[in-house]
Amino acid sequence: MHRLLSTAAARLRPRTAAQSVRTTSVSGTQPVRRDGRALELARRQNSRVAAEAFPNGTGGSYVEEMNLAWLEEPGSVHKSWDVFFRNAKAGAAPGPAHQALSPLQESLSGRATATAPLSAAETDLEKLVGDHLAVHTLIRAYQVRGHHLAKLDPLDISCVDLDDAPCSIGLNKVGSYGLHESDLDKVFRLPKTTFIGGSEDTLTLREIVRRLETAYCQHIGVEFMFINDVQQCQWIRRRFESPGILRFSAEEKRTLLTRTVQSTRFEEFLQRKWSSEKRFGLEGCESLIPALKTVIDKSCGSGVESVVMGMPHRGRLNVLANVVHKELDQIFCQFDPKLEAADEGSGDVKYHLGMSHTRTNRLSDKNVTLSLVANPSHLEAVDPVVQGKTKAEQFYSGDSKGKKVMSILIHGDAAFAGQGVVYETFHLSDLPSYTTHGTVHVVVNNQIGFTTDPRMARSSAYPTDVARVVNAPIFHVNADDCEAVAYVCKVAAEWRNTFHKDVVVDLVCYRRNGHNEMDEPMFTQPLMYKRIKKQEGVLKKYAEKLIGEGVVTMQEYQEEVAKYDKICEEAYARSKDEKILHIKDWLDSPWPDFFTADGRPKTMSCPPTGLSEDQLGHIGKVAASVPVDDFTVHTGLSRILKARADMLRQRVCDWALGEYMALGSLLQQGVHVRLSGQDVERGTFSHRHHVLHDQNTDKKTCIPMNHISPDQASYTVCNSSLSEYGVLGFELGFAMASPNALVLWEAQFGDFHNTAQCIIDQFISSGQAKWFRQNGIVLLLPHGMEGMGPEHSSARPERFLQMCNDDSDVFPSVREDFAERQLHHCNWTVVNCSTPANYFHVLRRQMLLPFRKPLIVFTPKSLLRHPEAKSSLDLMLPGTRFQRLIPDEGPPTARPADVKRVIFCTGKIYYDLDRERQNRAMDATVAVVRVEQLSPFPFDLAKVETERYANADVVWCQEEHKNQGYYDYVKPRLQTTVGPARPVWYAGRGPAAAPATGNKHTHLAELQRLLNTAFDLRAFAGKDS
Ligand SMILES: Cc1ncc(C[n+]2csc(CCOP(=O)(O)OP(=O)(O)O)c2C)c(N)n1
Ligand SMILES: [Mg+2]
Repeated sequence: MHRLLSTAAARLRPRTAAQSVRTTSVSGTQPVRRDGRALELARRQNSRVAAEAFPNGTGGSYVEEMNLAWLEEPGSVHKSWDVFFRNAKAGAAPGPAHQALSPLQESLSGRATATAPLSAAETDLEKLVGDHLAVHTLIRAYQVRGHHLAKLDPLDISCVDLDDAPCSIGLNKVGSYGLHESDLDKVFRLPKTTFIGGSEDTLTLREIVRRLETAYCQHIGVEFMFINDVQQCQWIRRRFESPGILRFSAEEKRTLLTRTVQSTRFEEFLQRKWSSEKRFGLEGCESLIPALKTVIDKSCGSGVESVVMGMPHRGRLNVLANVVHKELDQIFCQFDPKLEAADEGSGDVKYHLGMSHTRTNRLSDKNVTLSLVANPSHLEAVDPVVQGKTKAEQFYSGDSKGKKVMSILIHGDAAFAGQGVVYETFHLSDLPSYTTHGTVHVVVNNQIGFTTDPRMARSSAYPTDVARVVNAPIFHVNADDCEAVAYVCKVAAEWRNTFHKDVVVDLVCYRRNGHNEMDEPMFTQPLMYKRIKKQEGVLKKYAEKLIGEGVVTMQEYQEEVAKYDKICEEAYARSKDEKILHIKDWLDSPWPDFFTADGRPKTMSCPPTGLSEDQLGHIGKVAASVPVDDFTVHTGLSRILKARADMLRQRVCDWALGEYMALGSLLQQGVHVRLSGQDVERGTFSHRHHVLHDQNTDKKTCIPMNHISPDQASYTVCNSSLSEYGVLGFELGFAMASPNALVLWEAQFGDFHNTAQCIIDQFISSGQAKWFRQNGIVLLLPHGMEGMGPEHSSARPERFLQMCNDDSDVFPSVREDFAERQLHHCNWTVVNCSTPANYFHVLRRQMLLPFRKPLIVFTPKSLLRHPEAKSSLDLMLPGTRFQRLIPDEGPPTARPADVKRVIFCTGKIYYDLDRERQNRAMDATVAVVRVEQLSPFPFDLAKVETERYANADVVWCQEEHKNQGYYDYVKPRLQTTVGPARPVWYAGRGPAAAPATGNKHTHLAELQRLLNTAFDLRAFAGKDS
């Protein structure tokens, strides 16, 4: 044993540099006796220790040897090691395990008693161990905190608020680790957790510090030591610590220079031509363009064929021009105020538009499609949309590992730290049905958000700290160092394409102008901007460097600049010939073949949505079965499946079965269906059960919907994270990628959709008008006043209806294909179906229409099990279709002239009205008409009903409060339908601040009151409507 220890001691004893030169090859490779079995045992016994940071950071091999010795003979190692290993074996984490011995313990330990003083050799050994531990701790300190000292800020005014984190690294700080200046020239063996040695495994302390400073404290600051995976940490250490990593070939340097020329001169050109136009220029972060191009080049080299990007305003035009390669004249004509818009829709400002372009990547010589997703001003809202689109592209191209399609997200520093959707999006990054297998995030960290300093904008040191939650490495880099930027971008792309996990590049830069080109930044950041005024541009600095190195001549550089300027001038001249602006030239997701060449629907009619009895029966059978062998379902579920089979025998279906038949039949027709949202697999109300769980085997599941027919499209049903903003954005992006998929997002209760309001307002309701791209996403929003309190009652129909663009005051001209034309002109469809059959039809219609519009469905809760709310299969057979309005089919139709009141309503209240009418025996005097499609409003059908009951009062009845629900939307449209002479009355709850009472008794009393009004034929006598 002592032989083993002394071998270790010999290997670790500090030598002078001279000795080192003489003996490196011998002592550096001296074999240490390793008993494989004992080592394995030690590893197993101390597996926690082996995986923990303390030994990793302090010389794993040395610790192993100590451990071996200790296992053989605990008394053979120093007491401090004895304590450490005993603590570790007892389960302590390395920190606590490594207790310093108190002088008292020391004196009590066997080897330090007065009767047995330490020998000189033992003291030597102790110092030796201590010094190595100190060096290893120092190395680890650089790895953990080197970025604190890195020179990240081009302005040198300190970008990071690290006041709370004093940093003891640097040559003059070795004392903090118990080392002395005299140790600086001693040679130390390097632990396996560093690569600073390159091919050497020993270095002097001075050289160790120098190399660590080079790796961690120059223009790159690497934050990665929080990553749990040791291999990943090693991967990063190798890439940043290995000597000479920042060497670039002359060719690479010239490419970098060219890209910096393009980036810089583009902004300068815009500034010259349109000095008073807002463009949110990139000045101060010109290296964003070479950065993105490096990520794309490197990724294409690894097999990526499509890159989906999302970014805010800053530098967007530059990215469009120089990364996505949008024709420059198309960009320039966006600045011309005289050009008229050619397409339908209101359009958007130039720095929000999207674009998709396929080109040959110069490095890989393969085609790559680059798309920049259109986005609203709402910062970061596009993040989940980009991820959803990326996921869809991966799905359609069978790219299950993300090797062909990837996403890049660009962020501003203030928005990245401030917007919660960033966090929500990060949390989708590793979920099976939402992962895009790694995103490269690039932060344009100009150290300001509009007029606000980072000190006031976030509580974390860096704007990127949010990425730590998913163990994403963060590469901070001084954006004025082109080569450092290119290097971290290369590593970021390599990381993404190796581990398929997120990674962040933090471009620490500055903003040369105000927030936009019109703003005066000196009002609020005078000192920063005095400094910025003195700051030389990155292009000039890099050109001078390369000229100094002899990589380019001054003349070559000037020619490069002149060449790009000429390209801009020529494009500018061409842009003057443009007479008209086409938004459709700015599509981020082209849908080839879905429309005619000029972007119109190929037809204006919709095929019938009914199905044959056989088809309904077959899908129903699947819905009622467990289509795999050897699978045990819960007995309660067996009952549900049996009930489905019973319904089929009776030729009826409930809500869940109607949904099954709609989705199943679309799958049979080759339409991919994706249903996502919180707990959608079972269904919040335990009615759906699209995923069956074996009761005996963990994770054994079955999705019967994928067993309908062998050539069907695949069905994805996925419980999402507890997010609305992030997940709805994701599904919207998924739906954007292709018109041939039915993408449904279900809110747990409709009430919760408002945390995703930005996606609804900025994308779903207005997306087509702004960016031309249609979208067929379906929102399922459980809604209904059922005494469940203010937050489980209302999906806020009033808000969706308020955003509908059909004109309340104009009765439309009704001609052929009216229903489809009306749908085509609207911004979205809003329905509240009262029967499973109608729900079935509206879902099928959504995919059979020759165009795509978002569909908002207020879905029921109690109706899911209501005995009356079942549909006969007859209503789903060929020839049947979605009923926009369901007329009263009972006694009123026989003698319409006798009808005193026609009540228009929607959704669940129909069943309350029907019951009340029966109770009051008013079947012949009151007609109840259901408006199933609220928007676009079925003017034509409503007119038929109001004319049929010409002697009746026209009443709108709803269970929601008067200032909520449908009333404000429906009333003017009904009024337009009946004309000014005939009043439209209201029966419903009064106005209220909260959507529903929390008191069950009050709820029922309110319901009865509104029913009383609805059936009191004198209720409106003598009143003004
Ligand atoms: C959600 C949202 N809130 C507020 C704004 C208004 N706004 C526009 S730019 C900006 C500052 C953004 O700062 P940063 O993210 O650092 O980007 P930078 O402009 O510095 O590139 C703000 C607050 C917005 N566009 N979106
Ligand atoms: Mg900023």
